[in-house]
Amino acid sequence: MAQSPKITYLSMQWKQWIQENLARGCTVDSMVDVMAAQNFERASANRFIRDIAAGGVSSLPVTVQAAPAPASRQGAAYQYEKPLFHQPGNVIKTPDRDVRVTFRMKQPVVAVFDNLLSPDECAELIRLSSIKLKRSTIVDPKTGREEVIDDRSSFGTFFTHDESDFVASLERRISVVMNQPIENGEGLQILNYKVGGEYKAHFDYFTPSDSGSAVHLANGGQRVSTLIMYLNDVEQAGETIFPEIGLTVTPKTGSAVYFEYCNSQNQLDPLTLHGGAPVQAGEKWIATKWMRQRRYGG
Ligand code: PD2
Ligand code: ZN
Repeated sequence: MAQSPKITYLSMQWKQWIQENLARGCTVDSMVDVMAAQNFERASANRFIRDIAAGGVSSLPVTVQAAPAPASRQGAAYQYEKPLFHQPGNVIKTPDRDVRVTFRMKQPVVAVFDNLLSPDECAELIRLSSIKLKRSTIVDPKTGREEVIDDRSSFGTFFTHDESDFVASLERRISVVMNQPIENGEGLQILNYKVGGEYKAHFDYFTPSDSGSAVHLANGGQRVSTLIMYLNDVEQAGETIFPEIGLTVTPKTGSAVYFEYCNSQNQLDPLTLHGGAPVQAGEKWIATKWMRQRRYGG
């Protein structure tokens, strides 16, 4: 298989990861190892880390120790409060469907749901999206602009809340499951990955120290939670992976994975690092809902 190109771009999530690990006293070498394993060119990774260490976090120790703490574990500072998703029991009753809870975890807050969407609803979302797919983007941490990058090799589109009665009914259901008002949600995003398509490990929240985040935080505040809904059974791979906690969620038509990462003090949970593994056979369709702290208007 052709090797994917080395990463030369520092996403906001990686910038935050570097800052957090510098703050924990991790060595540059241990961090370069982790970044190289995630397809960074070693020299670039080294330079990114040293630049960040010399800049915003210059007062923090950058030590070269014999036995560094593993750079992959962070999270000590995040305070777990009462989760946004705290509905008890095995079933969540929504206005039009009973959604089953098949997995729950407290730190980080993660849940997996079954029967969230019917097979017909999944097929309809795929049909409606197919005609308007565009190459997916990420938010450039410096400019705040949407940019196409290799880390996110999928195609996507959005639906507004009230685009149709069909979408509006899904919005009501999702709002009950996520326990947040519809108006706090960004438009439903549909993504399609072909063979080899992936979404490298990232955080869904905006890193406040990134200059490009301000424009996004001004509209609705921080993202607080994510619901990734699987619209098809992927033939091979394409799982959603949480590398910090060793969790792998396999796509299954109508099921979903939920996680939350922003508490009332605006702290952000780094254990929610997650990515979409490359699809090895078939294709993968998902719908993602991101909730904000307040009403989101655009
Ligand atoms: O496709 C996925 O599994 C995936 C992985 C990570 C989707 C997202 N993040 C996302 O939409 O934020
Ligand atoms: Zn994500």
